[in-house]
Amino acid sequence: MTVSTTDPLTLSSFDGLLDDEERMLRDAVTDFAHSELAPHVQSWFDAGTLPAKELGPKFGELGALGMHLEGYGCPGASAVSYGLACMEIEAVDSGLRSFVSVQGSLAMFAIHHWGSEEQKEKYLPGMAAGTTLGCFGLTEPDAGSDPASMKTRATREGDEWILNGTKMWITNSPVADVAVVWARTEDGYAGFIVEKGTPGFSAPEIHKKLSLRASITGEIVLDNCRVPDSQRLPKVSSLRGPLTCLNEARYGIIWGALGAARDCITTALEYTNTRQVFGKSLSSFQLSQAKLADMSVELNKGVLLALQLGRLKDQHKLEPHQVSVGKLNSTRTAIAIARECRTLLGASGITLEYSPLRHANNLESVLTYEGTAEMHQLIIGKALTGEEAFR
Ligand code: TGC
Ligand code: FAD
Repeated sequence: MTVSTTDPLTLSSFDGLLDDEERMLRDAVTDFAHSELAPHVQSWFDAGTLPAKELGPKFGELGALGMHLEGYGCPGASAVSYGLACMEIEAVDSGLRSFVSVQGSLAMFAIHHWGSEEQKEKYLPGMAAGTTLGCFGLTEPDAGSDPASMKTRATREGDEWILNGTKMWITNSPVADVAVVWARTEDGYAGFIVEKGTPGFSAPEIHKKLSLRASITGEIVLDNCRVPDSQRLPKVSSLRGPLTCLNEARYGIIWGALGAARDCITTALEYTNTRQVFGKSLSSFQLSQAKLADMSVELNKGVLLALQLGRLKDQHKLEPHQVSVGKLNSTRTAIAIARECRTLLGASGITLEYSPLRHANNLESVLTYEGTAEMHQLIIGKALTGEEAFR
């Protein structure tokens, strides 16, 4: 029997590994992505912007913000459900998954995990609803892969802290109502919730990006910015604070990047089925089929790994180095698939009309942020050998 499909995940009967609730939630996100995101993504990418303030409440209503967090207006979904949502959102565009990751896995998670009861009650319900936007400032112009070398300083003066420094490449900083900012202190590192409008805080936008164009990126400039001690996240005073948050966002990327890859393969299948070359369909040539088969095998392997990691996370057994295994695999696999799919589309593949090159360009950022591929190799290398090779 010959069966043709444009969903490469049927090769591993992936859907059969999910339960009814996971499938239902995934399908709701797919519907939302098709109706609210996909029709606009080309124009957002083309214009190099995103209507973040309008999208926030829509994502909030969907339950996508802080989806896997409990209480304070958060949906409390499973890690696998959250992963599936990331996959469907990033199948439209990595910039949109970034929006969800930064809000839920970074800014909200930081407050949820390391914040006081008062901070959680004050900020999380609005953030879950998407009416309060957050960002997460760790990276600096001279401290990306090595956040321990950050220069941003927090100096205590009575009941206040004075913040000085610059954060760079911060998703959503120009539109955020609250920024979770990490700084060095006399005793280690600390996280602060800084509200927009606080004197000494500004967040200029970074323009002319060639990647993640449907996402707003900026700096955070702290110039003698004073915040009360009640804005400090009280439960952590080491780099463990921000790095714990990164595990959450990296986990979402494991699934998300594969969503982008799946969309590329689907697009390539549809295109090669109809494109005629040398008198027959492009999909009928052995070289096309070899590419489509190899890419689909890699995608299925990646998704099965993502599911295993998700099941471990739901059992509270997922280790940070295992998150690195998934992040490294998904991002490398996805970018290779996106580039290969582009070749199958020929010249049409270089336009915005088709998704593979847009995804490939986005995946350059996804490969770099949340720990570069090299950082994840080093984290896995340390887990295997017991030897640290970062420095
Ligand atoms: P190291 O000495 O190993 O650790 C310092 C403290 O942190 C703890 N720790 C972790 N805790 C939880 N999860 C992890 N993954 C952790 N890794 C380390 C560690 O136990 C220790 O705790 P304590 O209490 O004893 O102090 O730190 P190191 O300076 O040697 O750095 C290790 C390294 C290189 C792996 C780390 O710095 C790293 O991961 N670098 C990459 C930086 C990065 O990923 N930045 C991402 C910025 S955010 C972003 O990109 C958002 S993109 C937007 C979007 O997602 O869409
Ligand atoms: P560098 O650390 O300078 O690395 C440059 C190269 O050197 C890389 O290939 C790296 O792998 C390699 N390298 C570094 N150290 C080693 C080593 N020890 N051994 C071998 N190779 C090494 N950050 C935030 O805090 N919040 C955000 O919201 C955020 N959003 C982002 C959005 C976008 C679109 C992008 C592109 C980035 C974002 N980032 C954000 C920043 C991101 O996390 C950093 O870019 C990333 O951590 C890498 O840091 P870097 O760019 O300074 O590169």
